[in-house]
Amino acid sequence: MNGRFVNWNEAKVHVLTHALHYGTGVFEGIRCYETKYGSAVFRLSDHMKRLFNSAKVYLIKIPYSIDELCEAVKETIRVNKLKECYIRPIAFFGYGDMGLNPLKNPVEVAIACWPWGTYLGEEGLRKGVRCKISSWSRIDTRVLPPLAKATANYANSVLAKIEASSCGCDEAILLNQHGYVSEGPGENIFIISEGVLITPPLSTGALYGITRDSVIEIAKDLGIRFLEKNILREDIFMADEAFFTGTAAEVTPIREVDGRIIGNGSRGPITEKIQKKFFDIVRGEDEAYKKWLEPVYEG
Ligand code: PPE
Repeated sequence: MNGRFVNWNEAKVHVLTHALHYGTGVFEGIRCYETKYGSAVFRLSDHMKRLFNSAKVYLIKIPYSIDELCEAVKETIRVNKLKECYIRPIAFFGYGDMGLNPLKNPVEVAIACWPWGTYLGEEGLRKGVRCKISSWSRIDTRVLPPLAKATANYANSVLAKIEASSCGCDEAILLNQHGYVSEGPGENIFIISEGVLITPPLSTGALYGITRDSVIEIAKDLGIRFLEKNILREDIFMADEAFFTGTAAEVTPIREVDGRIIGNGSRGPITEKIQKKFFDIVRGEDEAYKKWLEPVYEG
């Protein structure tokens, strides 16, 4: 935290922290996996680049380099002696002046890591999750910049998540203000129709997901046709398969949306192929993708 290690229970901020009141923080979610080469962080540098891009949008000047923060992530895993974990770097406007302009406030930077199992449950990974189309629209770029992974955006995600959960569903799917499918509250979304893999463009308000990007590359490799195009909610209802991607969610099949069974009502065959390849890659079982694994314990 701000350049030094602090004990979990002492990782505190002032109650008048700017980001707590006004959502002026940017963050990342990253996973470290145990691989046959030892623990490795999946696409660490790409996540850090995205953090710096998000910070740029909010004029948050991070007082470290990308390389320094990548090294700090690995060191945080090492001091905690973790083999597999989730990693949460965050940069935010701290305690200083109250009022909306944060530019004179100090920028605080912290990295936390902890073991985090499956995001939508083990059964979700195997059989798929049940979703609700949210009554909340995905934030629009004229309201809040969706490409910046800012804490403020997650008020939108939290409302959608609470609504889906209180309706007895596992996850929400958000449409944008034009009615096109955007993404989940913490995941990108894909459908498979007639053998073609389809995901909405980022212009729908979806985050530039690193798992999304990985899955697009995996599909190319597996010879699966891929299209980035606008989809409607009924395209999901009529799809043969659907799934979410995300660092936390990994590759999670979608088996039901608003009471409509998707495809065979379980994990579809193409989803399974992509999911298997993804888990092989993150676990270091696929030589061709070693470039995405950044080792934590060298030597
Ligand atoms: N969209 C949103 C809104 C999102 O939050 C995430 C990640 C993604 C897409 C997928 O991006 P990527 O992880 O780069 O593939 N959501 C993070 C936070 C989840 C949370 O509950 O906290 C994550 O998965 O780490």
